[in-house]
Amino acid sequence: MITKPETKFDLEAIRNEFPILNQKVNGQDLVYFDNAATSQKPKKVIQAIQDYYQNINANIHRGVHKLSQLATDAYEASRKTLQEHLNARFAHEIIFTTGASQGVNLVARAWGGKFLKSGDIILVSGMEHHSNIVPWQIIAQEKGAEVLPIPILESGELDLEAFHELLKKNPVLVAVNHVSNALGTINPVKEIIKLSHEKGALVLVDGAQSLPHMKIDVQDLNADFYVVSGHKAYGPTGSGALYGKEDLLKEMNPYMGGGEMISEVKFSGSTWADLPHKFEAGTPHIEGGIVLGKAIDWMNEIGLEEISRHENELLIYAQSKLNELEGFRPIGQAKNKASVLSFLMEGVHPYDLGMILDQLGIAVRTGHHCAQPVMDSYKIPGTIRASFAVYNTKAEIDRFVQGVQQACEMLR
Ligand code: 7TS
Repeated sequence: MITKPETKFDLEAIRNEFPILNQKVNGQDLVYFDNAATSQKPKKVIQAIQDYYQNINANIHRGVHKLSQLATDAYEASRKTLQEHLNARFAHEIIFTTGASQGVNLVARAWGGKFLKSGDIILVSGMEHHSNIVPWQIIAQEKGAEVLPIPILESGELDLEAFHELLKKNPVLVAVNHVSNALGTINPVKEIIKLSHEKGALVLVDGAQSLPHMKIDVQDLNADFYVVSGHKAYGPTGSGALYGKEDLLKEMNPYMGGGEMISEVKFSGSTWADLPHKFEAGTPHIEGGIVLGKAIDWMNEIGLEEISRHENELLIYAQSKLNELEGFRPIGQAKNKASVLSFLMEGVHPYDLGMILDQLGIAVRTGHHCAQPVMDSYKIPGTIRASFAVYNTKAEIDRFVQGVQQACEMLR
């Protein structure tokens, strides 16, 4: 019998892949806990960016020359990597984007622009990043459609009873994140999709925060659209992808006009290229697209189960340590959570705490995290957010908790 070789989770080896972590910030060893904003990049990714510009840089899909072919092959190979990683049926269901924001805007404009009608209802979860709210508001305003929020509970979970009620209004589309950037909640998207489909609504899932933390299977979820961001998953900034079901993408309008997205251009009227090119006008972020595939390979070499097991350990450890501090108030305590820890310390402004942590070399984010409706639900202006990645350690959490305590003593 052939058994799969045991891969050992080697945290030290993983950390060694991230040169940026070996630096001092304000005279202290850097602790980087702002991974939900963007993750750091492993050497494999940094090297792949250099390799691209050093060896194969050329424009894609147009040149007959060798470099153009090499660049095109690498770009298309990365699309295939994304297809396999997300388990899409076809590679042409993967559209390269600049990130999650562009993915949502593309669907809002190209699907909504064609199909939304006056009076239509779009349901948007109350824990969305602004990127999955505002594009819907813009297109809804244009079309006379309405955007309604799905409320959230004090626990930081979606109010599924309220969702059932809202579904009775027969929405045409439901927009929900897989993982909340502000609360860390992992939403039951498979169930949400099933219920929405029963009512005839399409579902767009924002996977900006899920790609780095969990295995995603768009066919199993039966998502109609799924957007991801490369830079939160160890890839380059300005890289990302939209998955869409073939039949939906085929019937949508183009998003941007320009080179590469056409079949034929005449002043009497132009026709569009086949998928995926219909949605990829102009010279794309070639290196970003190629290297996003390398980042995914890198995650898969470690294994997403191992990544999420380690991050979950960090989350539980951090929570229990912070719990020992006076005045600690966690924001968002869903049963199913990814490695995002949002909290407040009584009597201390999040911004002041963030500034002091920075002086101690510890990077966190403070504020509303581009999720103002979440903050409104809790009637707070913002939180302190520590978000963990695969390279973070319990020793870093100890320093962080000590820093929070020190800062509170100074500020109270
Ligand atoms: N959706 C979610 C859930 C996000 O967390 C973010 C970015 C986006 C969409 C937008 O992604 P982009 O790649 O287009 O920028 N979130 C954050 C954050 O939490 N802190 O900084 C950016």
